[in-house]
Amino acid sequence: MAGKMWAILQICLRLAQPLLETFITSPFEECDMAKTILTISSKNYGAWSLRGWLTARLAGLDFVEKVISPDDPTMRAEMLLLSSSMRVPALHHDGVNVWDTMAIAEYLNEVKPKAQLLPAELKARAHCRAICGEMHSGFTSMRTSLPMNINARFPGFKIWSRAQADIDRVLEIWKECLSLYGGPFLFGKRPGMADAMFAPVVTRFLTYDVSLDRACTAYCKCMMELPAMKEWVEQAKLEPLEIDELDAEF
Ligand SMILES: N[C@@H](CCC(=O)N[C@@H](CS)C(=O)NCC(=O)O)C(=O)O
Repeated sequence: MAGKMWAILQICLRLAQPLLETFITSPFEECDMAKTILTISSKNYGAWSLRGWLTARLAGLDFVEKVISPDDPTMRAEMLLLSSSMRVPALHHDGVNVWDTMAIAEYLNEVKPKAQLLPAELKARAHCRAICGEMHSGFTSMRTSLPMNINARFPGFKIWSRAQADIDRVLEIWKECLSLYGGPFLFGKRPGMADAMFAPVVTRFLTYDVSLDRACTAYCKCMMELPAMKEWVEQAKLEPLEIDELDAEF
């Protein structure tokens, strides 16, 4: 009798499965085609997340953010659905999945051309792509020895010579842009892709008390006053201090 009941129950469950799946969804299955979702990690430590998030904000994208811990094993399988690299940021928009900060920024530039994430003029646009590429693929010493940590302050922080060389190159890039395009942002009056790429460097310079000249101080101030940056910083402050030590950008 019990065996029969069990068989009936199993058949009922199998028949009801499609219906149950409609209601019982994992957080990532909520990403239906219509919703725009940006998956990010920590707001205090997630430098790549900040770049992707700020670019999406500057593009005027209407999105829901999903904050995950990439180290959580239960999240990793789900992450694969959105980002083949298993890394964040990852954007789900209009049925398209795109990951990697640069790819997201280029995608947003295509779908939101009015936001002018890249400069209108060809030469300036090439310059913008060059410095974004330099940020995306380089500055390893600065990124590893001065990891983003928005909530921390290290007055008089001792900077290693290789990290200082990276910092000097960043400052050279900024000064050239500010003088060529007139500021207050890297490519002129409005913030764009390059500013988003360098945003975690701005917060690092504050965290690690990096000395800057007037032009770069003014640029950092301008960046930190962007409403989107203020919002990110406020949310970073609400995060629990879970990670004592970081030796790599994540
Ligand atoms: N080049 C990638 C880097 C992304 C990246 O390293 N993301 C970190 C978090 S901010 C990550 O997902 N780490 C998790 C892991 O490597 O498993 C990009 O531009 O988006």
